[in-house]
Amino acid sequence: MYDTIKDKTLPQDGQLLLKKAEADGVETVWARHQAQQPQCGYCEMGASCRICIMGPCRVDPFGQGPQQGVCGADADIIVARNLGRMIAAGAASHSDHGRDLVEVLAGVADGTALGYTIRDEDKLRRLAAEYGVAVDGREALAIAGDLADAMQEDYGTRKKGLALLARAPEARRALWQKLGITPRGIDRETSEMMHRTHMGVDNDWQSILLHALRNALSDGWGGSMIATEVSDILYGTPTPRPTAVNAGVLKKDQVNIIVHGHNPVVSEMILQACLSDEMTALAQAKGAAGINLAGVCCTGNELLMRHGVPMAGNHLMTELILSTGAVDMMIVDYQCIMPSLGTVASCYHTKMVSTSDKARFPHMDHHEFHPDNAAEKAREVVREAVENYLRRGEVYIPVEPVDSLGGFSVEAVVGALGGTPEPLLEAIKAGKIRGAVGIVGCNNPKIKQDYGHVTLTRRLIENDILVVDTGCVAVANAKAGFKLADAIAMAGPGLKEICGALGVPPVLHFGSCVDNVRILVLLSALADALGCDISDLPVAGSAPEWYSEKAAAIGCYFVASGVYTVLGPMPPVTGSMNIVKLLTEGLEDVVGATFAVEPDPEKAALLIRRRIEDKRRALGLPAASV
Ligand code: SF4
Ligand code: MSK
Repeated sequence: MYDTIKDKTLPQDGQLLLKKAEADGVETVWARHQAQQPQCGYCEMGASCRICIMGPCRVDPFGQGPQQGVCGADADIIVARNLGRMIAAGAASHSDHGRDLVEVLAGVADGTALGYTIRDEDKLRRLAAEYGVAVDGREALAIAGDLADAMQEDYGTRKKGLALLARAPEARRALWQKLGITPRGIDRETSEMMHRTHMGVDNDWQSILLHALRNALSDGWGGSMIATEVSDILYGTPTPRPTAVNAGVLKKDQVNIIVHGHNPVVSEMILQACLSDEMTALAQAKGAAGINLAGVCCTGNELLMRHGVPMAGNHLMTELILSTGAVDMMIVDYQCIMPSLGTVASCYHTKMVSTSDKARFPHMDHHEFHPDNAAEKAREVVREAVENYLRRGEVYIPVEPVDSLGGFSVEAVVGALGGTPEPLLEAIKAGKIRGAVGIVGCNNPKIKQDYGHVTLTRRLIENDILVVDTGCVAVANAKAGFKLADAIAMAGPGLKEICGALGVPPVLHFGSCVDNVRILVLLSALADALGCDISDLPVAGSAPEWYSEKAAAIGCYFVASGVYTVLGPMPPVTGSMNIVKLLTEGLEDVVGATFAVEPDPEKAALLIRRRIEDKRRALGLPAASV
């Protein structure tokens, strides 16, 4: 499977630190992936079922074994149920993250979320108006309380549709209504998916999959959108700011603290504690030059977007970064945190701290953060990190950091364009920019780390396609230098001209995984300005190295919103050719977009370029043959 380290990871820091970790006897994700070979073929095809205990069952798509589970479910039903549950888990994860933020907003309003505040009052007022909350002549805290209540209703109360669906183009909303997939409540759609996929409920695979689209939409236009918007209200709407990326952001002479996970509720407080005079003085008293806070995964992206906090790496760097021996503490919240991390850390001096009541891990100390104690808890754990600096042994930081630029919210992009999306549209119409692509998602040891992201991005920008990225892709692309001022040289002539005029790189860091909704908002603005639906735009999405259930939900809400989406790894659906055909062909007639699966990023780039040129042609814009 892997012959050399270069088969496992592309970036230089990944290769050097993996070599170090292996020399130190650390078992990594790649070793465990190797040990799992061969992985279960039935599960890979989605053709196994353990929904009830008459099973577990499996069906054989090649006709050699049983064609039905004990209950009589065939391959179509089993694959659809499995996929539906995968999307439900992803939607639940993002949306529960959003709920935690709404609770902080409510706590700010009633004075119990000590240390948190409203940083973007304009956005608070705009959002409140979208929710029908009175804003005129009212204090921010009163509005915040009512907005938090209204958002809670989007989660659970019986409604016809979620409030933020109004942001989607009218044609798209009408289509969802016609298909019966308008999401009514965030928790409701997830709960209904679990119900439908219980034994003996929904046994029409198409009906299950239609509900899967509704469930995914409840994430994209509901839970994730709330997460992003409330984060902006509480911590500030991102604006472009310089930062740095890779393992080289760790500092030999400073206390290094890494935050890992997704929700900024904890990491924002850790940042405040790290910046305090009290903690800096304490670090200096212990012989360190200061405290260096850096991130991995999406909680890192959240801090990078709003404060320029550097990023030490993405998903597959989370074990490797510990092997530097330079991390005095890693503080985790939830999602994408490998349960192995505590064991890896025990090979070094690193202290591991978990913070969420819903996410505990082996070999980690648990310091539970809540909105009313977060400021105090943050000081407590940062103090421990500083104390731990004294236990540090030999340190190996083998690379220099790469400079980068982050912080492109929709507001920042429109601001850079002079307050209207019109210049971007004009550039697209003129063909200087052929189209735009959102590249999102994770790393997966089935694909050489970052190879899919970086290769696809390079091919798109050199063909005049603007790239926006989020999550782990955003880190890979920053490490590859795509967000430096001179990255413009890597772009095709038209994109080079536009980016040069605007002073932005050809790849824009749009944030964390929940921030994929910023892409939906931007696409809606472009569609509205052109008077068309999202599915008419020369745009696409891609997740070249995805692994998580959340990414499955994101892919589904992209497609259900009209965005053609190319996946790298194959989802577990090949047990049913009916479902493969629906996802890759049939959905075009249903929602105006499909999935494609192409693990080779060179070929994926061609698929995307063809799609963009087809869409240009259909809009009557100059198109090229690819
Ligand atoms: Fe088997 Fe049906 Fe139970 Fe699934 S739900 S485990 S296919 S009996
Ligand atoms: S962190 S969901 S590995 S992008 Fe959002 Fe990265 Fe994927 Fe987690």
